[in-house]
Amino acid sequence: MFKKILIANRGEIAVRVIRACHEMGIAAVAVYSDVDRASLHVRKADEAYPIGAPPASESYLNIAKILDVASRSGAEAIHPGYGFLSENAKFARACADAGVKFIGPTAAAMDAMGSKTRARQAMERAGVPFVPGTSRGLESYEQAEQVAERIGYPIMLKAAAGGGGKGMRLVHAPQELKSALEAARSEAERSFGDNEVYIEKAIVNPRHIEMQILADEHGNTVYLGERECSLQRRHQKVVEEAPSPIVDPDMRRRMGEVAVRVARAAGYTNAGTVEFLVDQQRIFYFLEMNTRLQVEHPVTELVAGLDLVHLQIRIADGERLPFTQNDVTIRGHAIECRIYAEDPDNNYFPSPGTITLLLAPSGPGIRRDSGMYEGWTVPMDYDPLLAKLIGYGTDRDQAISRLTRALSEYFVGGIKTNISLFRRILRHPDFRAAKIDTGFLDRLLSKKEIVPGDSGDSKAAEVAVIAAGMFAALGAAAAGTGERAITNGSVGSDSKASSQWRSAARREALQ
Ligand code: MV4
Repeated sequence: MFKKILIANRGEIAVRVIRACHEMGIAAVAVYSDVDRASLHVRKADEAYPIGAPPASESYLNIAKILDVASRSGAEAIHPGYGFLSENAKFARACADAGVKFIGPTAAAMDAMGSKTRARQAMERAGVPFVPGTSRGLESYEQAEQVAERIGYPIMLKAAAGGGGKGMRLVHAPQELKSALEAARSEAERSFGDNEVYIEKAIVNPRHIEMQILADEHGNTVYLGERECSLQRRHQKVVEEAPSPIVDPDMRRRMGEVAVRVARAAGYTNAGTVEFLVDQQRIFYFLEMNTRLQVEHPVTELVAGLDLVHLQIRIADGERLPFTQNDVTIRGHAIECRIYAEDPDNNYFPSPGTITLLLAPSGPGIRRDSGMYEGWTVPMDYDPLLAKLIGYGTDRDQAISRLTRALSEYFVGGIKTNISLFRRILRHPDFRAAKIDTGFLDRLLSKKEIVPGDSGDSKAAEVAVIAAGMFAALGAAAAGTGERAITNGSVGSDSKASSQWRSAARREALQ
């Protein structure tokens, strides 16, 4: 087994991988940019090396610098986490050339999935159901017109090099096609340096469901069940759960077998995710394959009872999968909330700053994967994901009630977070009834929810003042100056301060 692994990432995922290393008796090497010197992953690693300026291109995306640290530290393998270099075939190839094991699929498997048209051709050959459309780039407007006419509107134009919604255009009618095609092409060129665009039939109000797979380097491939990821905003997932409330054992088996076929067709090894769109008749279509460990992997770990990072490392070390498909069982229900440093009052804009007080939940059925600590300053240079809070229970209702309880315990002071959004989602009748599709969040956020009786009534204000007192005492206790805070307490005596608390609490209640 490897003795030392370099983690080419930061934040909660770097911490997650470091933990797995330590559980396996492996030393963990961190890398950090100038703004991440005091980050949690640096503190938890056994060794840490600076790799440059904050812009990712000069640090976390810099292949030469990361390979240099691998060589200097004597790391035998690199775990890329998600984002950054995780799906970069050039990096996987550079690791192989440097004699360092890349913990993930081969560069060839990444290449096979990197172009969506190439992936569609491979899936066509493998007999995998995918969304009707073209498997090659469009050559002319006239061709686009004919294909769209044949498959029927609405259609979707997509960038072959795309992903995450970039270079994508929904077209409802023939008269919109020409300008949409031009827009999709120029966005694809700008974003990916590749203007190849193809057509898919548009699935209306789809669900986004993905299947986790694992493949060892000896030809064994298994599926570990699905994740429901339909709660998204601007192609950013917000809440994920496993299992999907609309997938029954028969559908899970059919989807899982297709996912395994996709992985085999790509010569895939290590952990991967096959994404599907599911229409209102519960027909599923292959969308794309993510060739990395995903942010939302913990929900699968909880319901499958497996540690995906341990398994990734063992597979990369050449071990065989220690179980077969028949051994995989899905038990219970898990839901994940992505906690971001975002301002709910400013359209969920990133909101970096210093964390002055942190009260973190735990307790039965709660898992928290976090990259923050009290006193840490969230830098503005990277994705503002702070932590993931995951609730687990015997069934969906128990997972929801545990998560709701944990969210009410969570307090992050000094910065804005999206925690209040999850309270709104989890109590929504449609979410409770599992009536979720990819439009749910936009519908929820387009209206300001009014909580009956809360607007300006004196009871809410009174509660806010009591809460203010508690926060003042807790903050002071954390700073070791409890007595001064109490005698100094502005509560009751300073009407301006209490009215600030009132309005803050009211704002929170209205979110
Ligand atoms: C689609 C679609 C409907 N029909 N493709 C968005 C991100 C990218 N990975 C694929 N996406 C979509 N592709 C066809 N043929 C609708 C979406 C889509 C979506 C998909 C999953 C989750 C949220 C979404 C939000 C808007 C659009």
